[in-house]
Amino acid sequence: MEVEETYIMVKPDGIQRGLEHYKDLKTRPFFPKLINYITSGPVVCMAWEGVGVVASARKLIGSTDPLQAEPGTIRGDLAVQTGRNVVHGSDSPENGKREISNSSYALNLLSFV
Ligand code: YYY
Ligand code: MG
Repeated sequence: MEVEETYIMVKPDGIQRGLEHYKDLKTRPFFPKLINYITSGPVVCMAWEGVGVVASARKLIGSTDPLQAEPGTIRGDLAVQTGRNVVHGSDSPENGKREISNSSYALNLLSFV
């Protein structure tokens, strides 16, 4: 088989459907800014499965406010402000399932089981 090149693009509906993702925060004052930001460009998303993986992923990510996030966490090392805190991680197993099923992308579970 020949070596080929393929062009992959996340199309507008793929980004727009991200609106469903933060519906639990709809009444919060920062919601409009959050939606502007989260729909401003493409994202890279993954679905992880494993025992206690919701909590362990949150630990790796760090606190919402980068100033509170521990050094060694993604937000602690790489983020500067709450509204630009680099990564998302589901906050509960229920929200994890909902967010994965709302995703516009076909996600294979990356399994740690
Ligand atoms: O789960 P996590 O991302 O750590 O925080 P959430 O309270 O779910 O808020 C989601 C998202 O909203 C947060 O990552 C940044 C943004 N945000 C904000 O811009 N200002 C706040 N005061 C709180 C959250
Ligand atoms: Mg959250």
